Amino acid sequence: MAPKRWGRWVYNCRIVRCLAVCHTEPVVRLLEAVLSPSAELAVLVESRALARKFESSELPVSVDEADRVDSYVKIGVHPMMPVLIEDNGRTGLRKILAAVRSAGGALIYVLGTSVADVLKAESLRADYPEVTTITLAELAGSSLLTELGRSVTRQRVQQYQRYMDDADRVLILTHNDPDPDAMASGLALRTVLRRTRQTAVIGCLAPVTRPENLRMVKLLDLKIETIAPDQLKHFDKIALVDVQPHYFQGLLPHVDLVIDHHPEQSGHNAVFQDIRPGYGSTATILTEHLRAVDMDISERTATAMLYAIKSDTLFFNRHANRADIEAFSYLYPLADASAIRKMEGAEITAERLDYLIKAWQHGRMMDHVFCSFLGEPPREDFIPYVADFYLQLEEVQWTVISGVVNDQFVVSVRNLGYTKNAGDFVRRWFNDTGSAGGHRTMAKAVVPLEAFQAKFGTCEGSRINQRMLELVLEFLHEAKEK
Ligand SMILES: [Mn+2]
Repeated sequence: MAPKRWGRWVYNCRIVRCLAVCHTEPVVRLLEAVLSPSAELAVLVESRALARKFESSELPVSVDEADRVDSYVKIGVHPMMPVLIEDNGRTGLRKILAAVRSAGGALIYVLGTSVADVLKAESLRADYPEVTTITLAELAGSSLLTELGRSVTRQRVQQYQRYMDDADRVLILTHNDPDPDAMASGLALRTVLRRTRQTAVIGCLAPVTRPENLRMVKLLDLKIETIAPDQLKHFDKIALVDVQPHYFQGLLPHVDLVIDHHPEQSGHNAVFQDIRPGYGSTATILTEHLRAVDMDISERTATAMLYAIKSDTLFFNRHANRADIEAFSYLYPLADASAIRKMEGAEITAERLDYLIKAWQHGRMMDHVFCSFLGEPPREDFIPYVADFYLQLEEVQWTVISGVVNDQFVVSVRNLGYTKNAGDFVRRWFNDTGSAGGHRTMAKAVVPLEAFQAKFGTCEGSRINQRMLELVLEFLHEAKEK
């Protein structure tokens, strides 16, 4: 199934002429369907009866002996013309190969239909090293699997579309301080549900604060409403994107749909869910949903989704899989690249530079771990920003950046991914006193300052940082001993 909008994205390839030597009708039909109109296909068959089947089509089918040089000379085979030979296991393949080669053919493909054919063709390699073998399974395999996967997704999506259809007002709820993935997934889900701003509100309990995310809101004219907990009951259906029910600690009256890529947390009773922890972004999952039900994606939504995949995977530097790359290449021609450039430019601000300098002046580096305490920054986002930044430094394999925001001790942890798990580190030390979680390469913990002091007996900045460094080194040392 070729998506219609790939038109803008088709490579400007030259039309090649190629020849197929075939023995059965389905193989001719398959090659015709696959190759035209990108390639100009001619077919050589040995049986008149087979040729007659194509009398009414425009496909040039000639009848001749496949093992004679003359047959190929007549057609004008030359070294740059691909020649595909169907191996039906009966006719003398070697003789055919020899004839094609003598006529000047050099780009020769043997198309096998069974495993036995492949083995035989492989054994030809000694005499015919220029021959490439392909099987029908290889030709059809990956697209067939993609198609099957898509129909499973289609079933799922159609089910939740029907379920959400009769609601007057839908809330698409994200985590606090929504990031690009949360907002883009909100837009995408609204498209899947065929709803507007009025009938599906994208909301959160605490609004966007990070400068680059605010810039995204402004550039794409997004409307993300801040919802008070007592408003939740006014929505007929609630869908969560990029977050799971446990995050809201019992605040939600009901959850109808969850779409997320974070590690699955059990113990909720959402009606529908699609949680895929292996995916780099929730926008990737929603790209598959949109494709499965063949929805048009507006430029604004595609731009938001593409930016979401880029930013959640740090442009494929972190936790990305094939599906993310596939979604990226699908969305790319639909999105506005210049808008994305503007959003990315918003990362560096003067106030962030202040905290980078502060982190460097007060930080400690030991055993490839950079550890710094930022004091009391005005917003939480300075902490992960500094953590991401210093991971770029040569020598640095882990960053552990902490600070105090609204009487909460907040720590962001990053690593390069090939040592121990960052999520395990924060859970190891902070699960008992606050919230702690994350992936292998990035994690976060938030602990009431009092609880932190009670547990670690310290409150002064340089002592806090010293303590954090001890905790991470102890953790990494444990890992080595195992
Ligand atoms: Mn995400």
